[in-house]
Amino acid sequence: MQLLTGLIVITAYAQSLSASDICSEELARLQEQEKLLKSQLQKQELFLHRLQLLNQPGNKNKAKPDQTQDSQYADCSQLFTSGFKSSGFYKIKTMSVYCDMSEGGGWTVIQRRINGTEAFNRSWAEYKDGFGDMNAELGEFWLGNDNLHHITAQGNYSLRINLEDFDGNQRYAEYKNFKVADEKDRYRLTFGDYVGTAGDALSGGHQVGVSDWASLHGMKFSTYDQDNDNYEQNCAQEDKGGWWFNKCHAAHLNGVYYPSGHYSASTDDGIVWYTWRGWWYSLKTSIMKLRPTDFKIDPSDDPNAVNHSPPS
Ligand SMILES: [Ca+2]
Repeated sequence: MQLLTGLIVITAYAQSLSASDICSEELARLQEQEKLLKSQLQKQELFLHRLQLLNQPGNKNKAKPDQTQDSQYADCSQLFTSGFKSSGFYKIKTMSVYCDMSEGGGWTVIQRRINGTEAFNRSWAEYKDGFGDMNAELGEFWLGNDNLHHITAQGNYSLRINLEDFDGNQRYAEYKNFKVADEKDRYRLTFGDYVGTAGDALSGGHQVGVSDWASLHGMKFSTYDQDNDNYEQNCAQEDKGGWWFNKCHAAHLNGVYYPSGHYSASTDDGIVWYTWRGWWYSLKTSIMKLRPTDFKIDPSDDPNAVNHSPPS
């Protein structure tokens, strides 16, 4: 409140002075002060909003964003740069998101599978809006295809996929220029170059002849109730989850959660990343998250940076 009052007083004072009354130096100083107060006010409002959300009972099982208050932050990377360094639930633009501030910080999490508590064989409408529990530390969720479109339409984003098997091994895959089109274009997926340790299952480029039917590049989203794939049947129905299927896939992270890895089924319907564990192994953990491709990692936040502190 004090900040807000200060901001109003300074703004009113600056407006009341004509150019002749005030030297440009004083004006610049006031404008600078106004900018600072505005930014402090925004931070306090956001902090307050987070506290309110945390204190709200019955806030679980709701990945659907709270639209009552907008934030000026475009994504979690802007929050991170503005000083919010703890992972958790934040407000960006018109949606609420889980921000992962590890691995260099600034990641907007779009999917989390860790224990099988949420069903991912959901309808078109549910994938459109998002579902699951984004608030809890161990919650599983899908951020929502409309939200994916809104975030990725803002610029160039990298997608990072963190995977873990039931033996505790971890791999990752990162793709530049990850974009999701709007609903009119059936949330069509596009992505760029791959780097990582899990293999490039998204493009199916790992094997000659596979990418024709396994590449998810340019594929539309499908659900059991809306078939937009290239297969004569419905991949989403067979593989029991909404995804960007081709005919059908070499990567499907919204599949059935099998509690022990190896599985047998009539189709490859597990949480599959073919280039790492094949079609008949369903992964324990899948986390998908976005960050602007040109995000600059602060050396002090870089987990790979050399520790220069003197030995004790
Ligand atoms: Ca089909």
